[in-house]
Amino acid sequence: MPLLYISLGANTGSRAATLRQALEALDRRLGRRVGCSSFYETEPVGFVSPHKFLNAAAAYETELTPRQLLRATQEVERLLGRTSKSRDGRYADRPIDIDLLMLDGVVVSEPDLCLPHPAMAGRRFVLEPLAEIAPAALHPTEGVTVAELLRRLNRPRIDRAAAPTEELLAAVNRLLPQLSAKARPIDAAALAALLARETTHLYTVADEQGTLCGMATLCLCSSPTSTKAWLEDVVVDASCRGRGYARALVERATREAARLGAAALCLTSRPARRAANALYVSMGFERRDTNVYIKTLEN
Ligand code: PH2
Ligand code: MG
Ligand code: MG
Repeated sequence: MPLLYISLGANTGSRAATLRQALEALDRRLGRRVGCSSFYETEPVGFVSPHKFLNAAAAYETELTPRQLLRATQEVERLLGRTSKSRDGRYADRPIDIDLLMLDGVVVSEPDLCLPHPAMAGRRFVLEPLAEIAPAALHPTEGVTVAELLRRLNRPRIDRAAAPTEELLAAVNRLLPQLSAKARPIDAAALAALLARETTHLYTVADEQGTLCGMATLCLCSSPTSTKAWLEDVVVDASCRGRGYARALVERATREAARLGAAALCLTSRPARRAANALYVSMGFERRDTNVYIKTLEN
């Protein structure tokens, strides 16, 4: 029997009661309900409203066609007080929204009816409840499981900085003091010159709101014996530690160093930085039995 996944959302009225009524009404129309997630309270995404959502996902065995399913879910939406549809992606508060997510491997693309749901892969409020009931369900066009889609969404965003934007400059100067009390602020011209170097890659990590909150710098250096890469200035804002951001930065730098032909990736870290040292060891960095010498130069 074909398996249907749906998403439910409500952000006005008695949200939990409405979701329960919607599920009962759907039970009478769609087929046998074989799964239902808990209710997740979520911030409105894509529009501004003081009213939070309750979101859920459910699974049905159904023999209805996609068109019949759409008609049935829209009927239940109307039954529970939904009066208007969103237009051109402009969303509004609603007592109930029921979206068809996936129907086995069915792919439909019509103006008013799409399967799988075109936005589901990027929506945490859809994937979290769905992953609770169907982590192994395969997304027909992405070709990966729901659990993998959620992992991708949760993965920190690492970018190589390309331009000395105000945002980047501000972030770098927020982070530098956390790296070293002696670090001086960098100005826009110096940052631009740094980014222009082919052998220097500055990577940033953004938090869930998109704020830059960590960085690492990869420097390539070649000699007659080898090309090595050095990882410098790895730092994550104190308010964002413990989220795997530093690991993601180092992973990205490691991948790029390998891609650029470096034979090894080197770094130094003070022993007092216990968490950082443990991270590097866990990522396969080996502590070298060698002396690091530094001669400070007057500049
Ligand atoms: N539905 C939308 C737009 N934004 N945000 C949350 N948190 N939950 C939703 O169900 C939702 C949304 C469009 O249908
Ligand atoms: Mg929707
Ligand atoms: Mg809808």
